[in-house]
Amino acid sequence: MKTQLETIFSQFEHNTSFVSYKELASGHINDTYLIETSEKPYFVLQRINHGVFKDVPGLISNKVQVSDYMLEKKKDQPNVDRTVLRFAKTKTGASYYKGPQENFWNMMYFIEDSVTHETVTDAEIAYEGGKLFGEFLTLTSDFDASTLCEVIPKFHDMSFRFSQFEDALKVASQERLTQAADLLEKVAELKEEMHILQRLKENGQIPLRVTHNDTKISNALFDTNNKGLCVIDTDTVMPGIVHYDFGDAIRTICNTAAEDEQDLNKVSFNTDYYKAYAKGFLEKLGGTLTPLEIENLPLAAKTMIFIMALRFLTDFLNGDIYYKTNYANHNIDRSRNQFKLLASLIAQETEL
Ligand code: GN1
Ligand code: MG
Repeated sequence: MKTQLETIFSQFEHNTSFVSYKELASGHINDTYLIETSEKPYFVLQRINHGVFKDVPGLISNKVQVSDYMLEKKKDQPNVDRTVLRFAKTKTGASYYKGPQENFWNMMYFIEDSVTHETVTDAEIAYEGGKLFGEFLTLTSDFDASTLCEVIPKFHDMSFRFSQFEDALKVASQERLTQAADLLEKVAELKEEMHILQRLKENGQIPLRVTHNDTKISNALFDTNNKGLCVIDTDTVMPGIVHYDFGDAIRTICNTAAEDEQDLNKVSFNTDYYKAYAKGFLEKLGGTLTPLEIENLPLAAKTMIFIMALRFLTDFLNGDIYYKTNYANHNIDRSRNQFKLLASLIAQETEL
């Protein structure tokens, strides 16, 4: 791996040399490496999964455009290099390098002295996360979305996710269907309600805007004092509704355990973190949201937890072909975890 990464690193423009690498393994789709160099800055080199993302040049163009747009808006602020992702160019001036086996690589400047959280243990972090993702949406609110490609069409479209689920039911082994029987019942129970946001979007009652679409809390960098620093992993930036970003962040911030924790006694929904996140988010964005958008934020939390539960379950039924897994039941464990989180939310729904 070292020589391969070294060769790819040498395709990009930089004034330093490769010393060593570390895999950053928290994502479920791409392969990501920290490149340690003889002279700083360090870099983050990433192979984009072209099985999942059908138009990788389009994806890279999206994220570079959005970063450039935010850099321009924040150019007079101190620290701008630490608060917006910056992409390196190849020696031929491109934003990605296409290596052997159709592999696409892109590279970012590493942001020093930053931390990420897989789970949140403090309302202050939830609040900071809310401000950070809220600010991201404010900065991109006047970006011309027609220049963005839809990296994964219908990414958060509930009907599309249901049709994938129904296809998976047809090909699943009897063993996996039996294992998942209790979850299949839960899917059926929630089906109606889980389409409400989509209908509001389709009727034009909720406006489209540029959204991040993968706002799990591990996609937020914090400084060493846990102040929000920078939104990362902008692979799925494309038009969406505010509820996608609010709900997916809540899904991970309010879970008292990691999304794949197997001990479900540890999984519950923390309403204090919900309130702290919503406060930060609305401080940055509140003035621009319609009453209908605000009214539906609690439903966004439910819907995004559900859609992830459904997608993990679908991948389990398909025999684990989409998400990276570390062991045989990883996907169904993730799905059970999300259903437990959803049940805990529902039990406290009036609090939200
Ligand atoms: C995937 O690879 P990663 O961690 O950035 C997935 C998200 C899910 C997430 C669940 C392109 O994101 O939609 O919310 O796993 N990304 C894609 O942890 O499917
Ligand atoms: Mg992602």
